[in-house]
Amino acid sequence: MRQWMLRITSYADRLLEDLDDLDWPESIKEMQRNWIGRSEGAELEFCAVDQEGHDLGAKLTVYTTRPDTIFGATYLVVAPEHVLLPSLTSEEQRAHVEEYTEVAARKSELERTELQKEKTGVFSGSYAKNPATGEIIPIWVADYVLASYGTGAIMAVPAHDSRDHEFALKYELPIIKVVSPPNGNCDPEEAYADDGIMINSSSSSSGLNINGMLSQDAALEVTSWVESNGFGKKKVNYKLRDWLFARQRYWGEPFPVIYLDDTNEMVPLTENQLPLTLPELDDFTPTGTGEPPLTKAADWVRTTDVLTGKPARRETSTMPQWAGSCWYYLRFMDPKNSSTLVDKAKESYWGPVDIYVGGAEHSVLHLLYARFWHKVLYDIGVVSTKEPFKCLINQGLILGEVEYTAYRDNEGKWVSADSDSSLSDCIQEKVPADKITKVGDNYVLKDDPNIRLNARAYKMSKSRGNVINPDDVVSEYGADSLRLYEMFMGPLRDSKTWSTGGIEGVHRFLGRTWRLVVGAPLPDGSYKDGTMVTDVEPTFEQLRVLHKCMARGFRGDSGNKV
Ligand code: ANZ
Repeated sequence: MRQWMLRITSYADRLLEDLDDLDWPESIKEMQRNWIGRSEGAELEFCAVDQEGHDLGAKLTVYTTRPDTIFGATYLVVAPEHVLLPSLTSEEQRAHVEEYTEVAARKSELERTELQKEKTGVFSGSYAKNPATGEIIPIWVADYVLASYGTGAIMAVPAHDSRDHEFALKYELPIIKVVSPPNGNCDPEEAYADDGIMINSSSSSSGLNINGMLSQDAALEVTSWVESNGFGKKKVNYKLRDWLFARQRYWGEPFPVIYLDDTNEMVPLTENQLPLTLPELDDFTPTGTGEPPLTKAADWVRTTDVLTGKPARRETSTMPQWAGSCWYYLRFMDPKNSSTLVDKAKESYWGPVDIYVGGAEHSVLHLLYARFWHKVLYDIGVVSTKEPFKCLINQGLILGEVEYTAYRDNEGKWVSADSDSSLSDCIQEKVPADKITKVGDNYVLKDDPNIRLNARAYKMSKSRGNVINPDDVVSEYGADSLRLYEMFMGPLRDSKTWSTGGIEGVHRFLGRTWRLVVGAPLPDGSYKDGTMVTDVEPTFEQLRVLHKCMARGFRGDSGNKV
């Protein structure tokens, strides 16, 4: 299937570097760093040879973050999907290898890595020459090496990598220590994965000697040695993958491109043909053929290229839901503009978003995708800032009303929550708040202050039945009471418990403020001085007063435009 990919990997370094200047929670920045997963290392070439060391003409390139450990590389491993595997497989081993790769193909990446209890693999029947030692080492296939990362092949250093260590023990492959811990202590049963001082790392056949060097210096030394000998180079890898950006469903922005019938050439729509909107469809269920539902809109799909008049067809995949969330904030700055994405002057006045409030569930996808689009828009001159969201705040969770639990023994007598007897044998009973009073830090029964209760607020959920619907609150107390109560609840980032009692207090406070400023209503419902409550648009003068009041409220703040 032809798919659209967005090349977010080209922005990996900038997405990483620019995190430093953002006023975002450190935990979210760290999640983005891990997601991007920059790793610095080297690609090294190993020549495939037969058992006697005769060159087979094939070169296997591995990716390693530890070129310093090259003298400890006692075997190579390729991923089951590696393109060279069939040609590296010997006739004796072919049946084994094919059976193994078939089983591996049915496993997910997670099953092959995190979930897999025991490493498995099969010898390919071929060997490679370790360029540093000149030794002939076997090439294995194992599914703990992923085809999608690095080069899909590794040099295994069992003394210093725990995965390789486990594998080497299982299949009795040699383990050679080449890094000695700086303090000399290490667990002989485990791989020593940290840096240290190089040992067992010299060879007269290759002329390389890194003994006594610190790991990091040795890594540089080995990298420049392979570079100058033409069998390797420095390499940066990322965990981040390019972004699969097409969906085979109806709801989504259509791609503004067409394909010419005669050459299949893809042509973007001209700007005056934008925006391209979805055709009306009565039936947007899947086609059953794997083709997107938009193929059903035959009249929409058939089109002509306006520049050449040639017959053409539209793209029928649509964009994923992330597309819109990558730039909607720009439209808030200029929502009625029908000629450009956002007016430059408005964007440079309002942008970037001063405070973005959202949950931590958006830490990597939305917040990384939107940063990526923003950088692309910055590069083509649409926006004036490198980053879309200056400050990010993860709001605290609003928990349900506190619930009070009391305990009874099997005779029905109350048991205090701090009693020595085991509460797990007791029957729990939810007690309404009006039957409870607070003594010191504890909640007790009004009728029997010796009986303590447990008080706890739970996350709102349908199953617990403690969800507060803001619409109900607004219809009972009014939107002003709800808003003001939320403002009084406490710091934005903290978790807080909902209390309907609290909103009643705020409601009374607002009523009192109204009576103080406007006065109580007269018997006919009107107010003295001709004050009237009406539901009409404010006048310009009234808006001025309102905005001055708000500006006063924010002055002395951090200068954020809210
Ligand atoms: C030799 C070595 C010696 C390694 C040592 C580690 C420790 P990150 O940091 O995640 O980039 N590796 C490379 N490609 C792989 C693949 N496709 N599937 C599974 N593992 C792969 O990790 C890079 C390290 O992970 C590489 O460095 C390689 O093992 C392994 F003491 O090479 B190393």
